[in-house]
Amino acid sequence: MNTTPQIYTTAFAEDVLEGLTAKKKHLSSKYFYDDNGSHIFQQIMKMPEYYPTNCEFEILSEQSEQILERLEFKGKFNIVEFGSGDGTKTKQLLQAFLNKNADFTYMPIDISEEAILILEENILTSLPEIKMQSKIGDYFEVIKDISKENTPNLFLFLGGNIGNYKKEDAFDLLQKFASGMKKGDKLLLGIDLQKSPRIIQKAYDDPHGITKAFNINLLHRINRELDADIDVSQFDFYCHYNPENGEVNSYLYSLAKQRFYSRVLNNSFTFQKDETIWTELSKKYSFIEIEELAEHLDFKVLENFLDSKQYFTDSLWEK
Ligand code: AVI
Repeated sequence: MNTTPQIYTTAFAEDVLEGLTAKKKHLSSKYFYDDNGSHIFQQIMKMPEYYPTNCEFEILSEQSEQILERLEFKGKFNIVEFGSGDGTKTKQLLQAFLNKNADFTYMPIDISEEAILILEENILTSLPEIKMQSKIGDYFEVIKDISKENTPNLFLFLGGNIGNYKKEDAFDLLQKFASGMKKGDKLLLGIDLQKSPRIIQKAYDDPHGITKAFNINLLHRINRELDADIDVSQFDFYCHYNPENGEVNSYLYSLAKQRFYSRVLNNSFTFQKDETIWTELSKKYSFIEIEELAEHLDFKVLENFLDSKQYFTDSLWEK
């Protein structure tokens, strides 16, 4: 028996080993977004069933002026964004703020230099007059620096990404954001709301199979990056919305009793027929839960900016 401790070089390798040897198997949805996964996510956002993107686009296209007024910033301020994606939605807000001659500097933060370069190209092509200071690095390191300045800040965390965090993780993440905020700073948080269970179920269990491909891509990623031999045709996708707690939980499950081997992990993994791998939480919030979360974090909810169907909110909080 080889007793030499294995040192896996990536967090992905470590997390896959931990997740697939756990009693209840799990993989984190944060690993969905390799190049292929990011491309599939773009397709998800274009599906008519996946309403959050259009709802938030509508809010930012139509209500950014009201958002600006509600900030009540006098003079210069910064707009600090976490996880901007390609900036399509944020551009609506930035454009409206520029139209109103607001004096701000846009500071998107991303760990990936490539993501920042794509974003800069996208933003600067449409809004050449914008003051933009991109920050490449860890969110919390960057926030620490920003919080040392006296300029007021509007933090953006859009897209409903908070829904992908478990309750305690969402709390921890927002607390870290809060630790970099001064009194009077604002946070605009995109949150998907509880609504008809059928509408939510269809957005995730889509008839085109795109969300299935998004999940199955995780198995392709394991094959590619961890030199594994998973027969991906022997897995299917299942998701379920529970209207009692607002949670969509997503799973891959094995269609047969099977085993695969990863050379990088030097490990075999066995699956019973119908055994599940939990892959994602997409939590939908009620207004009461939003109020409670803000209150626990010592924020005040200034206003919920809603789309016309009232499916999604960009919730404006003050520190
Ligand atoms: C990125 N995030 C907010 C998406 C969501 O709605 O939870 C990811 C997603 N998963 C399946 N469809 C979209």
